[in-house]
Formats: sequence, C-alpha cells, structure tokens
Amino acid sequence: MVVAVGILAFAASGAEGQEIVLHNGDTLDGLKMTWDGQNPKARLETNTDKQFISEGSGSIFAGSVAPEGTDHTSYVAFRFPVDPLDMKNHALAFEVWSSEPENTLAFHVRGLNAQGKIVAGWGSWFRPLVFNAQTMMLVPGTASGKLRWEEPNIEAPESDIVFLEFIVGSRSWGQAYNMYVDNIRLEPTKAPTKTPSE
Ligand SMILES: [Ca+2]
Repeated sequence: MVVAVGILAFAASGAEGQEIVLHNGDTLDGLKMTWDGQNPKARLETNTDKQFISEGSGSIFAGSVAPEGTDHTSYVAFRFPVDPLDMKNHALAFEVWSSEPENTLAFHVRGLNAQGKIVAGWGSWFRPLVFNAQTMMLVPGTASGKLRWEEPNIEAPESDIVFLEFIVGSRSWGQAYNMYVDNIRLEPTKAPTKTPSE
C-alpha cells in the first residue's frame, strides 16, 4: 500500500507526463477580444452548438465580418492569461473548427509575454481551418500539421509565455469568418530525456 500512496502523490503533484487544461471553453472566464474590438460585427462568445464542442458544455467562438471598402486583411482574436507555460515537454493542444472555412484565410496561435511580445507563434495563410473538428498539437520551433512555425515573428524567445492568443484573418470583404476553439491544454510530448549516468 505504501507504493500505491507514493504513486498517488506523484500524480497529484502536477508532475511531467500529465495533461494540463488551460481553458475549457465552457465560459468566457479570462477571455478578451483582441485585434478587431472596434468592429461592431466582431463577436466573442461561448458557443453551445454541440457540433463545435469537444469537451464539456461549450467552446470559444470568435468571429467577425471583414469590412467592405478596404483592401486590408480583417482580423479577430481572443487572448487569455496562463501560468507561465512549460513547453519543454509539452505540446499546446486544442480542437478547432470554422463554420466559414472558405472565408477564414489565416489562422495564428501565439504565446505572448507580459508585455504582449511574441514568444512562440504558429500560423497559416492557406485556410487551415475546416468545418469538422481538427486536433492541433503545437510544439515550439517546429511546423505542426498545417501550421508553420513563425520564426520571423518571434520577438522575445527567452520570455515566459503568460498569455495565449488565437487569431483568424479574412480577405473575403463583406463576408463572415470565424473560429471555434475548445479544450485548450498542454499535452505531454515525451518522457523527459535522462542524462546517461557513468
Ligand atoms: Ca469545452
């Protein structure tokens, strides 16, 4: 029984090898709309439509309508604070959808420091979101699935990540574009590498 207690204590300590939920999408707790806050068409809401939920009772919806009469890319995004992220042995994982995949040209995920500088960033300008659920697993320094590592955008590689930001962009002027995101979490990538002992 002593062994069992020992294992339990290890599991409860939040040690490496465990999934850590960063935002479950069931509420708007901690979320702030960024990038397109001044556009009256921009919305940040808790979605309860089950086809865009992978966990619990809700997911995060952010969407807008790209304004007409401009040639600028329109962006809408949300941001939330996190405890400094340990990305060494973890991937940033989540499910993501778009109900307007044709209009949703760009998708970026960024880890930011306390000053809002980019510590980690992944993205694509090739309509990476689709109507059906995709699980994305992002690892710093590497392209992950449809997203590339945005090395040129990194501003503060040595900083702690204390905010996460999810961004969608559109050049379909006059059209709706959006993302649904759920169960944002850290997942273990591998067991920590041991230094060979001599
Ligand atoms: Ca959820």
